[in-house]
Amino acid sequence: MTKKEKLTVVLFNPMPVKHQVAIVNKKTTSLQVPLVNVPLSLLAIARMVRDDFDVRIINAVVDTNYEELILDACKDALCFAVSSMTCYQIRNGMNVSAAVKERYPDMPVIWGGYHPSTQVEQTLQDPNIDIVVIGQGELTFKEVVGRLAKEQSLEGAPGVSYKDKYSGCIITNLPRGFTDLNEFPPIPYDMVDVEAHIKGYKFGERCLDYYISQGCAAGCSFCSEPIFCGRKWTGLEPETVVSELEHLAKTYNIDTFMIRDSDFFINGSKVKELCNLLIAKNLGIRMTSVNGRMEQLYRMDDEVWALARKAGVREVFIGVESGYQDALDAMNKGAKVSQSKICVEQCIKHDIDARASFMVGIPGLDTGEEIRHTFEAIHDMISVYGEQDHLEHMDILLSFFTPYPHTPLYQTAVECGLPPLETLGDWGDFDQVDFKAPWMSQEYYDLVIKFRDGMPWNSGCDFAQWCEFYSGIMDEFGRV
Ligand code: B12
Ligand code: SF4
Repeated sequence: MTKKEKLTVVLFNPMPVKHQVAIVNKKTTSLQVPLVNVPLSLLAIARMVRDDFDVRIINAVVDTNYEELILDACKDALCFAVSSMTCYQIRNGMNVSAAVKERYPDMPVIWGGYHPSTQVEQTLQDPNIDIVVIGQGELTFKEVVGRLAKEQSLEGAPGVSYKDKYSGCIITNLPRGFTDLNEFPPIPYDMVDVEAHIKGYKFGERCLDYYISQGCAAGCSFCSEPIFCGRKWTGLEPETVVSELEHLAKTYNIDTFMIRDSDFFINGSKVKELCNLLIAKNLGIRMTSVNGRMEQLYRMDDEVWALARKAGVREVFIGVESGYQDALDAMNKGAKVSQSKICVEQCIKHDIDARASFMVGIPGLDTGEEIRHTFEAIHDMISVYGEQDHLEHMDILLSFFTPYPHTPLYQTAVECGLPPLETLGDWGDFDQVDFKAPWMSQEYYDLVIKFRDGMPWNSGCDFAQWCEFYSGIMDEFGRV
């Protein structure tokens, strides 16, 4: 069949935030959070249907006239599909789905990704959404699109929830488990304008998003991942990763890969195998933002750290989360506050930069104690680097606890005064950026923002200035 004869499938990645704000790391000049990201979610499902359908991918982050492009692409299309996390993507996706339905009332609208997967019924209660693909999307999406093309019902298709055409009732089929990533074709980067998605980041000018695994074995009680993946994990074989990285590096002249896994270091022997293969290949590439759980990195052998560095790992992303043990316990982190010190020592020893995330505002705790301990932990970490004049080798993302659907801490948050979020629109309009919980006083909230703005990579200050600032803010904290 020629491209023209194929039915069209339109895929959309909405805007994650309402207004893009570029926050520059003043110690390294790269962005704290890159604004442009490869729509890996859409590419992952597109690879399963590209042979049989004419797939159009529209990414709101790079296609500024996305609504016009979508309405145009949807003319005579088989279906319109949206990916969404729990953030502004919901509102943006809802608005565009409504516009599509208005113009093409019979067009099936499919949603997938973390939000719809963890909040299925509410998503389908939206009048403009017909089908939700729950969890890993590859096989389910292929089946849904195949059935739509043959005008077959979705009855019994695993991993699908849908509105019955006649009764309007929501029908949820049995779940579909995680399939081994090695069974899928490679991520088809050629389906997007790769050049538009390459970014500068810390160690290189040409950084591209890539992922090696899907899922996470941990069960943190604030996070959507355990609900999404059921604590399952699947990863590509090391040989596959090396050949894909080589291909991407050569084809697109990539010097750095931003690794988008949730649980990269889960399997020590696979990590070693991958590192040894990368070292043997000597591709000259770097890997950044490599996600490591604190309790894993704390236990990781020196040998693996050294191999990782030699293989090109230049930065690890550590979910330290808190300096307050009660908070780590409430988060079900399975980690100890003291472990972060060892992780940092290992990073320094092996010349791997540390990017640590912290959050405050966990419901049901003494918020003052939580903030104080967390400020102290952050100061300790800054001091280790500051005393060696190495502030550019670390950074910290400090955020506020944000509730996610069906997580245990969402329930605690509601018990602590969070008004329940009862519709898809409620989640779409809920401000995820710097969420101010009802149990967090305005004074504490303002102080956290001030502390964050004063951190060296946000303010540009040197270590001596930081120490002075820190002492002042702790005095202020004592007066609240
Ligand atoms: C890259 C990334 C981003 C990028 C943007 C990605 C994008 N889509 O544009 C950026 C940096 C902008 C981002 C932002 C945020 N992110 Co983010 N992000 C990720 C990360 C690291 C990788 C996502 C990815 O590409 N994975 C690879 C693809 C292949 O997997 P996938 O997205 O799950 O897609 C599969 C399925 O979900 C499904 N699927 C997905 N979409 C669709 C669509 C259809 C139609 C179908 C059928 C199937 C389907 O099929 C795919 C293949 O199996 C994940 C963690 C992770 N490892 O996944 C977190 C993650 C998705 N982010 C998360 C969060 C919370 C956020 C923020 C909301 C955090 C915040 N409060 O600031 C922000 C958004 C607001 C903001 N401040 O920007 C959470 C999601 C939780 C949730 N309930 O939504 C995750 C899981 C991290 C975590 N463990 O907490 N993020
Ligand atoms: S380790 Fe990270 S991805 Fe895994 S459950 Fe905890 S916060 Fe989520």
